Amino acid sequence: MPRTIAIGDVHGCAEEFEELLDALNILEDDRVIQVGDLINRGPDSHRVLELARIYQVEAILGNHELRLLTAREENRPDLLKDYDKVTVDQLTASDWKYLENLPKLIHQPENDTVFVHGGFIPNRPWQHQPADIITSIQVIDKNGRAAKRSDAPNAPPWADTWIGSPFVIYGHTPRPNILERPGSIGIDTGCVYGGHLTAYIVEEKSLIQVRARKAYAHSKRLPDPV
Ligand SMILES: [Mn+2]
Repeated sequence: MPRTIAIGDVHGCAEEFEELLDALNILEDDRVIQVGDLINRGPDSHRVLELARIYQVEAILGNHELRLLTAREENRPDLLKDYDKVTVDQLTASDWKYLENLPKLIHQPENDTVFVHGGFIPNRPWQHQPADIITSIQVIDKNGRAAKRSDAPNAPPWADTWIGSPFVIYGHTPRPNILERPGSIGIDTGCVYGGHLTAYIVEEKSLIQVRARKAYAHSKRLPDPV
């Protein structure tokens, strides 16, 4: 049976990405969906995009890709962070073309599943939530608004109050382990911070993980891995 394979945030970790793609033994009918943030922070964003093309990975828009694309389209270099500039210097015309074609989400009706980078505001229709929200939401603050975890450290993840359907597969919020809820699964296990790169096989509800070679960046929100 063909598989649907979701892959978490890669953030330029090309060696780990290639190891995971090899370990998956991808067959022609399999569908590989990366949940956004292929680029930035890690060592080789260009190689990651090249691997995505070689392995025919369908990716969706992450907040990092959205910022680079916005800065380019609106000619706003002031939007770029230092690590964005490192990435911009690496990107080829093919890389930009790949980024420009990323969808905001992927809906797979046959599995009643949606793939999105950050998540959704619960109790509202998911179909038309804006790109800047669905690529960046982490928690719901005390006023019921989408927020970053760093701005509302004690606020619950949006996934705690998302009951589905659809079932949502997302990345963006790095954690030492996946976060499973009845209506969702978060699969960003912080590879770039020295954690793991995670693949989730939808039909089997199984995981394949690759351990980071090292911590390429530091997170205040994650314990340093052993
Ligand atoms: Mn992100």
